[in-house]
Amino acid sequence: MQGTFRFSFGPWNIHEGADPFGPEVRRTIPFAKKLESYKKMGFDGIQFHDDDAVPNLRNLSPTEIIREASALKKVLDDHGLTPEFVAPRMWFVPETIDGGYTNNCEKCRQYAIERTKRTIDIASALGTRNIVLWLAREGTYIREAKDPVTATERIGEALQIMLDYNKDIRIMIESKPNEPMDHTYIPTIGHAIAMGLMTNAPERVGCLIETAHALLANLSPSDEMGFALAHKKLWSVHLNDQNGLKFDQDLTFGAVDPRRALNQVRVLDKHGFGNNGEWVGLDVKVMRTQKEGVDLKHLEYSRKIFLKLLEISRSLDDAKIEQLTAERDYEGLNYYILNAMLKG
Ligand code: XLS
Ligand code: MG
Repeated sequence: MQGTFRFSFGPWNIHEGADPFGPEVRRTIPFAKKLESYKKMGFDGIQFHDDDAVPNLRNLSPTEIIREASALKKVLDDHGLTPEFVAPRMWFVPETIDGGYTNNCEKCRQYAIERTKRTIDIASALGTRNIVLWLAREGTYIREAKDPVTATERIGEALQIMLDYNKDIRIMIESKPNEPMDHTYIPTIGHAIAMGLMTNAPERVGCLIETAHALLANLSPSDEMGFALAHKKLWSVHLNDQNGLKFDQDLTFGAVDPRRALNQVRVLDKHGFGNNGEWVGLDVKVMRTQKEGVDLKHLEYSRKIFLKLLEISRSLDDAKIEQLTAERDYEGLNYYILNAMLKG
């Protein structure tokens, strides 16, 4: 059953190019200007961190936060943009230096819970029930600093508090094995799906798969997607690419391995991804070398590459694939796919 594909990205994908080794190389594009670029490039959905939606949330009351988010909702409506999810940015502030939900300091854990409740309030005001949890600092630099059983239980308890706080939301855990931590708890999709079993509402706990995060775990992104689809838990994706086991590169989709990208497109399409409203999300960074004026191309090209690969996938002769598979002529199958791609 073919998929239905709508595209989204977060405003952090349009950025000034600073990296750990050098400053910004491009001027900041104001949020209002970023919003104007979405539809022009074929994107109908927008992703948020909580402080993308309400920048000064730290200094606002819960009521003021909801008011600001409600005002943003009107702006999104004017641009014809649908909010896909809201994610708590649980890695920037002093309270989360040692993590959020697994922090060794109880006050900091409470901060993480309260901040997540505000994220949920923002999501409700924007009109999305999707909460993404990238558990950035839920880990430890030395194993003795946190007990892995306690840490896992604390994440489970945090999920339960979220699900109790708002009966409508659903949580999409975005697993990642490392960075900024050298080992992060809940490193793969299997771990993410299992976390739902620690709550009394596992039907409201699913996952978001990022290509690069699967690759950093040395796993096949399309197989991770297949696993989550089989469990009916793949509720979003962050497509990008990654050139080996190193820092998270968030490269343009297909930039390193177009065959691997084809496999992701194919598994999504063959299993009807998007038919229940799921979005094809991107999480891509533009190269620091891009000059102003060509610093949105990574988004435009990632979407175009997805659509080109979708065309190739749908042009493949399934009967031929079945025949080569039945004959166990996998070299023939390999050549057939590669030839279709090289012609593509
Ligand atoms: C970072 C994550 C982040 C989340 C959103 O590696 O991919 O971008 O997707 O907070
Ligand atoms: Mg991501």
